[in-house]
Amino acid sequence: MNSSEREKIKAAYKATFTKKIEEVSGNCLAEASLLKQYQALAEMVMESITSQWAKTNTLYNKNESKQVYFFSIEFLIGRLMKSYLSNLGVEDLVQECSAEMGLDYEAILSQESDPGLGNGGLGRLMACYLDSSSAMGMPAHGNGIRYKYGLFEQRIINGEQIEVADNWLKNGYPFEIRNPDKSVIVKYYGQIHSENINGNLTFVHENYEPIMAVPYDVPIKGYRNETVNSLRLWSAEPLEAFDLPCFNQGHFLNAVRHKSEAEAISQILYPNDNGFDGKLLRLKQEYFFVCAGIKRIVVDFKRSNNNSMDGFSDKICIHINDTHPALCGPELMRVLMDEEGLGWDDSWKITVAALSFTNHTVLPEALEKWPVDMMKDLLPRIYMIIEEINRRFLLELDNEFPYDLERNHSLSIIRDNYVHMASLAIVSSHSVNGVAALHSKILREETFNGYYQVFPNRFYSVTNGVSPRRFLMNSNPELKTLITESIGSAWEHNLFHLKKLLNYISDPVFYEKFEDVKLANKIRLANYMTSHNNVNVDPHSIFDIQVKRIHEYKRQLLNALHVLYLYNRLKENPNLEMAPRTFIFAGKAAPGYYYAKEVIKLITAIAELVNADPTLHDKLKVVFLANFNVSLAEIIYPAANISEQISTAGKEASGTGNMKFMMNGAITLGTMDGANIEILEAVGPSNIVTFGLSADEVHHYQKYGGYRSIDIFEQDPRIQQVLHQLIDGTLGHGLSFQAIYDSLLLYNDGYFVLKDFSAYADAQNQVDHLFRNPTIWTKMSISNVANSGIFSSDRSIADYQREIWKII
Ligand code: B1N
Repeated sequence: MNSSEREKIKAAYKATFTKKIEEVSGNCLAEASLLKQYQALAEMVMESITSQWAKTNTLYNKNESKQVYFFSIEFLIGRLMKSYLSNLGVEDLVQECSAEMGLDYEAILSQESDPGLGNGGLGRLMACYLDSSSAMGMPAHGNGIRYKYGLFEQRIINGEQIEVADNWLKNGYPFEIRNPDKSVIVKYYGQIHSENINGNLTFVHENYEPIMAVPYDVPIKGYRNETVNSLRLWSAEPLEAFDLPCFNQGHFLNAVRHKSEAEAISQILYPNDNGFDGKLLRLKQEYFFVCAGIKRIVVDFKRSNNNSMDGFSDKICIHINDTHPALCGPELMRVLMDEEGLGWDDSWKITVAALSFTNHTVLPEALEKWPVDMMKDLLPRIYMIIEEINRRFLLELDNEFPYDLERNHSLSIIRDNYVHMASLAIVSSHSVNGVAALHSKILREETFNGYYQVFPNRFYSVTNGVSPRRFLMNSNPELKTLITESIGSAWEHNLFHLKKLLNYISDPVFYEKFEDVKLANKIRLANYMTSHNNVNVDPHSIFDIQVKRIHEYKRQLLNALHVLYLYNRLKENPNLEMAPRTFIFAGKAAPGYYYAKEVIKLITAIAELVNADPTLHDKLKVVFLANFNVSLAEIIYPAANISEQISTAGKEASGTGNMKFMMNGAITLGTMDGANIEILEAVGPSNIVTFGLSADEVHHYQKYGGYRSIDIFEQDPRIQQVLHQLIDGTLGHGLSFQAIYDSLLLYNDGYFVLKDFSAYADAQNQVDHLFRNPTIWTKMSISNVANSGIFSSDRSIADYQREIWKII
């Protein structure tokens, strides 16, 4: 495009934007608020996407290519405006025009609320997978719930987490289209009876409670291509807003109660990450989006397939993201048999061929099991089908392993009066996969070993990945520019090309620019910390960052105890030689997770102690950033020097923050857990710092005992001092962290914090030495970026296509 053409386009953009402002606000541009400016821009974006969206849908409706549907109870999409602009290839233009019109581009973008429709990695993974599918021109869609309130907003008040409702829809949401014409009725409760209709046994559901599922579709625009896939989020509504007979009798409150009970289903996201709390409303949610989603898929498929279900599983993949949508199995069976009139065997073949299942955790407390009575009462027909799936599965087992009662019991989907959702998902899918090599191995050898023996060919592994567009190009534009200047732009479409950066690893010019980019990103984060936490930090200090949900197994406690130890060392020897450090934490705790909330309190107490102490000469700073979400993450990752990935080995299925840090040049300080192991393989041992027990060692201690935390305590004066400080008032008058203290000593340190402490402290020492040699450090950092190609979610999607969905 020559410059006069560009000027024309810019003039047209400015005119359209000005007109749009009038349309959305009734004001002229000079008087329009930032919110109206954002809304005007959002409308323009939607207008340029929707025709491509319609074209993509028309193409898909021909049923020529296989469609993938991700069923997930969470989609943590984050803000979308920047992605849309960049994917459309108009971001520079909009930025330039905004500046010329005297508008604040970044401020306009920050008007967008950050949809918190997920807790952490599991929901964010789905968003990355949608982003990658569209970027690769692959037909894949999301199917989930449009929660009215997303994950709570976290405030820190007096050092403690306070939860505030996340009303993300309060100003409306411009990137969704409500499609009431595609609503589905979901049936709960009631009774099932069988009738003989024309010689066929037919099941009739009576006295059920109907709820309307209304879809809202969000376009997922591919990067610089023509593909626009859909994220379909279902909202629950009453069939009629008022229960009229009730209303007429004057019982107004009862009449509206009906409405709010229906709406309750999509009201709120359960705030547990890696946890299961077994609430009835959650089971309603799970069936809600499964039932609505499956129905739409079947209706759309038949419409373009001469009203027939033939070839369904050749054209449709239903991907179950963890067990929350595991009712997809029995629900698809129900639709095929009760609504489409197929027999059991045909229905079962289709179901198993269509379904695939990804497991995301081995933590026993997160594995879903629903009481039989609850399931039977709420979903009577579904429960019947689960019983029959189980009966037939156990029969097959009995054939293969006669009289093996123990095996039969332990693999039964229904056992000890619970429906075990992972068992249901495995039995009704053709593939089961873990999310990193180690995790998949643990699934095969431990968690699902019984099923692995029965279905050895059903088990796969696909290592997670993250969107390089969101987590590198859009959140670290300075690095993006530097990379493209150096190696050209091919990497934007194939992240493996980042390897070419290795040619620059000893180039002092590149080197300096690379360091400048990191420093600029650190200054940006430092400014954020000044304004949000009122703490000034040295941007030249090591930014050592742990951001993720607060959980015992993720061991923020190990990090915090080490900070306290470092503080003690500095107090003892103020001249201690060390690179100045800024320890940065962020993450939410589940509101009901007492222990995790205590850890937040501990970190903020340590921050108070450390940041106020002038004798440390600014060598040590500690910051807890409130309300970690996707938008904050985008500021944090580019600014990191150290990526803390210190989970107890064997517990973190994969981790994805580790990949986002690496892509931005942070050095991983990690245990041999999850995808950290694959990061080590990708960068080589000299570009990562690892420490601690292996998963095998942890497993061994857990199975056979032999670890006594008190022994470590008694041998290690550093630990004695730090643990005493938890309860002796050092951390604030009247502040005592007795529960944490007890967990480590009285309850024998279930996550091996004390066991790994010494190795962690050594590893931290190593980090200090490495950082004090800038040449080595920058080389390590460049190597991390250069070798991060494998952690693109484009690679993960390619793996799923090839291995799981068998799309060539
Ligand atoms: O899924 C991520 C992994 O990278 C993480 O290692 C893993 O911890 C995370 C119940 C979960 N596993 N399980 C959950 C979330 C919500 C919930 O209600 C479980 N999250 C993970 C992506 O694979």
